[in-house]
Amino acid sequence: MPRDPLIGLVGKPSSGKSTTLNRKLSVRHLPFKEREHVLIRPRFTTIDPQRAIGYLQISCACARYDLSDRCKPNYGACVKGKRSVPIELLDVAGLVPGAHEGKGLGNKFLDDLRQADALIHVVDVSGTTDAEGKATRGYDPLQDIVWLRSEIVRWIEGNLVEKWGSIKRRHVAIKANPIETLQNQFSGYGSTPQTVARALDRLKLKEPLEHWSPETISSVVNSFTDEKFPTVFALNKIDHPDADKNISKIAKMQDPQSIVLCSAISEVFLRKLAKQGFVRYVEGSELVDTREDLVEMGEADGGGLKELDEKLKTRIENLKDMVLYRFGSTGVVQVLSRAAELLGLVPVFPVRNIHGFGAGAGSNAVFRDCVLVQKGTTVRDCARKIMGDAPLAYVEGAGGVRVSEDEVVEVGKNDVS
Ligand SMILES: Nc1nc2c(ncn2[C@@H]2O[C@H](COP(=O)(O)OP(=O)(O)OP(=O)(O)O)[C@@H](O)[C@H]2O)c(=O)[nH]1
Ligand SMILES: [Mg+2]
Repeated sequence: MPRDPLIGLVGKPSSGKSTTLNRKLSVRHLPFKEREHVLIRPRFTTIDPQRAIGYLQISCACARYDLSDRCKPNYGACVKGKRSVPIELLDVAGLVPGAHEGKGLGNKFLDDLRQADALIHVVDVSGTTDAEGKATRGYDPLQDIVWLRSEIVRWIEGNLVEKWGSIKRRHVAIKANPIETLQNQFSGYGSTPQTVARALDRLKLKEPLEHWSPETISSVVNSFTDEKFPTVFALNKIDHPDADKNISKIAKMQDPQSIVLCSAISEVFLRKLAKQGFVRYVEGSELVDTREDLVEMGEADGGGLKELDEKLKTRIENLKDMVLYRFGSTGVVQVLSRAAELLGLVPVFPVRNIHGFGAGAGSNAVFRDCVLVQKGTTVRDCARKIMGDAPLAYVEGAGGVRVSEDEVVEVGKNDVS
């Protein structure tokens, strides 16, 4: 049965992982209804303080059927067809250079890592913290991108090379294929035979495994790391004046698709102000309105917002200038969307009744549930995930058409059933 996707946040100390996660969203702080959602699933035997729920913004199926006013998600929210779907995040703390040799919380970090399907590397792009997270000025954050990746590669490569002699002998003796042999070694990192197959496909190796050189082994490990840990770089602290030059440097070295600029602290600040009734803020956007703004726009009561003092006013103005107007948003919502894109997550909408999309039992609400599955998941696997071991008679998609269980789910094709 497919597991729920899990995204790990990695990065050196003080890069802003916890701020990005907005720790207030950890299980302990969730409203009771949501807490239950997390806790009833059996693998949560204890509450893990490192786990948090993030909300992924997607286009909801309700928009396609013009049913937005009746869309009532059980979890998350849906505003005019824009839906926030809960997704699990893992705060992987304690990574420092040398972790693969057990420095810092090395082994603990690496153990956490295996559970993740994709990584968000939170980089302090202001250069005001060194490789260990201590305060400094002018540190080059490109170094963090390089060493963090190298820690992961060296950890996996070290474990493999140590046993290579006996791995090779067994491989030859039982006439195994390379996928089987490597999967045996990589299953501990949460790998599947498909992950290994994709990693090998990319390399198009000609020599049999028993003749691989150390360089070949190294490229296999690198390719495997790319497949197992697709990574988004969240270049954080863009509100800091030193960030600009570092951003351009990193942008030249990395695939632009893998980079998102963000200011986690600005997002936390805006959400707090919105909650306290000082501003109206649309998460993930550049739209922040104060009482004054709304009065100006013709809302006589200023949207019921509170008055701001001069200090808060100045802070909001600065934030708009330094972050929102320059970069279009705080970037935090986009970080998660990009990670979901990398993973190819497909939102699936299970409904009781395919003709009205309802939940059954006299309810008027539609599309109450939405689950995120990884690309390549079949209709059968989806059904198992949603219904457990309950016998499956058949699956119907939109329009009441029967859907083959072997079909792979895709957005807009068979994602409502
Ligand atoms: N200027 C600025 N500071 C930030 C931003 N995000 C986080 N910080 C600050 O950076 C410091 C570290 O942030 P944390 O979120 O605790 O960092 P962390 O990565 O969780 O650190 P560890 O838990 O030690 O690994 C705090 O003082 C934050 O206020 C940001 O976007 N801009
Ligand atoms: Mg932290």
